[in-house]
Amino acid sequence: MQDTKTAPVVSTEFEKEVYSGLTDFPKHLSSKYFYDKKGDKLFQDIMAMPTYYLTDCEYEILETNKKEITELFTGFGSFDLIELGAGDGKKTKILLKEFSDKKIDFTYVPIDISDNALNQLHNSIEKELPKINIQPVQGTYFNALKKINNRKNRKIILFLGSNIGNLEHDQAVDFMTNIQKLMQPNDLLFMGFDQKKNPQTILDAYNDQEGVTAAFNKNVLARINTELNANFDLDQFLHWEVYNPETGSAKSYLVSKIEQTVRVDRLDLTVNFNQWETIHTEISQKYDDKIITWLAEQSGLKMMTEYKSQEYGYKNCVFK
Ligand code: AVJ
Repeated sequence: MQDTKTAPVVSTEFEKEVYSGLTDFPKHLSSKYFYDKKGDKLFQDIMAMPTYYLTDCEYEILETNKKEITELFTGFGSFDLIELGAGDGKKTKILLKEFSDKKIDFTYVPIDISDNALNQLHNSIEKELPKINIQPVQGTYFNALKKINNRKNRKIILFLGSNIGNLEHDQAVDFMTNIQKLMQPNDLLFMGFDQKKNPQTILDAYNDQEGVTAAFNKNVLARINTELNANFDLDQFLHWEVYNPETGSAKSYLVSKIEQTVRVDRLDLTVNFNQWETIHTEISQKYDDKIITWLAEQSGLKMMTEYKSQEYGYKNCVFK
């Protein structure tokens, strides 16, 4: 008799990645799946916490240097301001407001994986800065890059918040190389890099006492539960952060507190966890000048200028 058991229909990117991540050893899940409606809100809460210094640093840099940045961006007339991973656009609004006040001719093209975040951003810009021409695009960085490719205007590409830190160095080089290939001679890339610093400061930023970061990390499991019909017990996993001051990589894990079995119905998958087995969920890379120079060199980008925060180590670099 024929085996009538049908193979699970593994179709979406999310399903494929969850399947491969949970059947791999050691297990892993991608941090890009933190960001659904609940995850967006949790990340906003993280950005509002004093321990998460990155947001304050970049805010300060943009506020302090907005005049000079405006001059740098507007030297060649009208442009598209393309923001990769725009989120709630809170920091970008400093620049948007400045451009709007100065009646600068540009189109804001925020790109984000989260539809929800983009809609909120769109609404808030229409309300707060109604004169701005905005064209949001939903998608992953990879799809976003393809979409940028269609645009003929001069491009200023923003990649803020040290979002680059979610990529391993080789992925970061690939990504920056792809951006470089899309850039015309007058285009600019404006990027935020969180720098190496006192390891304790970094651990505190990713390990808040209120447990917001823990909830953010566990949100990937919550999403798998609702979207893929699974039964992860979030209380049976521990949020764990490690920082290696030598390599500069901060890594987040979910650690299984007990031996347990989890069922992911949508994938027809049973996942076994040994006690203290890990799921690696996120890398938040910290940089030193040597690594930034190396990344730029590898990607064929030339550093034009940089802006540093006063207190904590954080900088924005401008490449062409
Ligand atoms: C949005 C990727 C820059 O890695 O610092 C915050 C996300 N993760 N707390 C980061 C995050 C845990 C954040 N990025």
